[in-house]
Amino acid sequence: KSQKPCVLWFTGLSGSGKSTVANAVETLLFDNNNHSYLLDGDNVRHGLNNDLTFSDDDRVENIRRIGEVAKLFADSGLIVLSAFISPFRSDRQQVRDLLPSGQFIEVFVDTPLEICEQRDPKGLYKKARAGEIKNFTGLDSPYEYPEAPEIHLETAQEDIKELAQKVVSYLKNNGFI
Ligand code: GGZ
Repeated sequence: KSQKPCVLWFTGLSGSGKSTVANAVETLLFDNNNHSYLLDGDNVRHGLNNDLTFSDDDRVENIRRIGEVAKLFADSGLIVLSAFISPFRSDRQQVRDLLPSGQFIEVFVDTPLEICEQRDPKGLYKKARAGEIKNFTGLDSPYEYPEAPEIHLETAQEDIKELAQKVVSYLKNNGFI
């Protein structure tokens, strides 16, 4: 089945739903006979990047390496999904510039901090508020929201299935699948 490689770059706060939406998109792509690969905390932060912390410098390096890996996978013809906070605009721009023109698709998983904190699926916001985790994104570490993302998803407004469908529609409308 023919497809054009690209990198769906999900960005958003901890608990915003990046991984959940990315997983739902993967399922839809699989059902459509497309070949994709999902990079996320589970397979990158725990492996290739297990030497990195959450300091600003290490986040920059985290995203730089993930960008390089995404490029390799895209070179091999895959639709790559990447789900990291990637809080800095300049880092996301660097990945965009690394890839062939048009391949980088920024997907802003736009969930207000208050909602992420209410969801708190791993109890991390609670720990951060208690001072047990330092440099937590949205609290004492910055998140620079995308100013012109290719795809804007509001998880408080639509359910996961609709959001995933929106991403797949973008790929269809732009000739990637
Ligand atoms: C933000 C942190 C932190 C700090 C641990 N700040 O909700 P999660 O658990 O599963 O997603 C968060 C993940 C963020 O890793 P990324 O590689 O995506 O971050 S970045 O792109 O900024 O490098 C959270 C957990 O790791 N986590 N400490 N201080 N999130």
